[in-house]
Amino acid sequence: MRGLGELGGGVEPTVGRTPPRVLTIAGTDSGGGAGVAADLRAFAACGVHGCVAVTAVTVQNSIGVTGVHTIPPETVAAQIEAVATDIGLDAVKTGMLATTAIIEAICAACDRTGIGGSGPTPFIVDPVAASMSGDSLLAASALDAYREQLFPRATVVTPNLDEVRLLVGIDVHDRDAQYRAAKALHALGPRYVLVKGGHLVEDTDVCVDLLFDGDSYTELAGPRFDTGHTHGSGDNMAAAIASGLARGLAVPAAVAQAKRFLVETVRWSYPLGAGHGPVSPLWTVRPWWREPAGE
Ligand code: PXL
Repeated sequence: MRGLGELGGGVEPTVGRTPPRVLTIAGTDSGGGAGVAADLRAFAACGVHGCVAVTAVTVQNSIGVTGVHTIPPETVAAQIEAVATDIGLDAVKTGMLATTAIIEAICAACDRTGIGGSGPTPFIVDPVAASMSGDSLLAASALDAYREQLFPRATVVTPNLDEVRLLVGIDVHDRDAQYRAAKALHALGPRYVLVKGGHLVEDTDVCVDLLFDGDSYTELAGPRFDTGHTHGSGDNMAAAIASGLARGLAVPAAVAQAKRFLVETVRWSYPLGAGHGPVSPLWTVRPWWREPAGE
């Protein structure tokens, strides 16, 4: 994390100084709710510069996904290397990765550029498998690539409960199973596991995410909002964790800060179209357009 020592976790952005740099490796959502659009909004709200390696273009609105066009694996790898070798990266996160071939290309590019594994750059893997509307964003055959290639390289993995079921076959309906899932996922090799509790509907008033480092468990509790507009919530969470790590925070502090961020993005979620609206970090924006121009 070159040159970031003095930034710590909380220094304001400074004119003329390069902010922390974070790369998202993810797909696009034409509805602007999830994927790359969500990541870049979250990065801006979290005070970091966002770079992008696109893996797939989805044809999508608030109702669902009607088309997916994947990017050639070598082009995904080339985007990562172009950014890492010039701009430099303080953290990297993944979103929709679509296929095994793309995952393999990403792992090779990460190994060449010091991202994840034994490299210096923190690597947050959000194992995106499906959209909120239930449309698949990952080939079923690519689950092995997550388990065997991405997870061992990851600093933090951030599955929701549907992804937990796909990855380790545990159906989480209570806290006890959430703990067992964290342990099973940690055995696949990541440094930290965050089992997100948003889909644990048995928790009627709270939403508890569980962080596990292989040794100790930390429960992060927040309110549960009665809203269907949570499109892009996982993307925002992982992007905020990556931003905190890029600012120099340790993983537990970055996750705790990201949870606070996410609670507000869900509080500020909004309807859009006829289906699921997005969570939103727009509450962080200062309304500069109301201020007098020309000064
Ligand atoms: O929120 C997960 C996600 C990530 N990336 C893309 C998506 C979605 C959910 O719909 O469309 C491109």
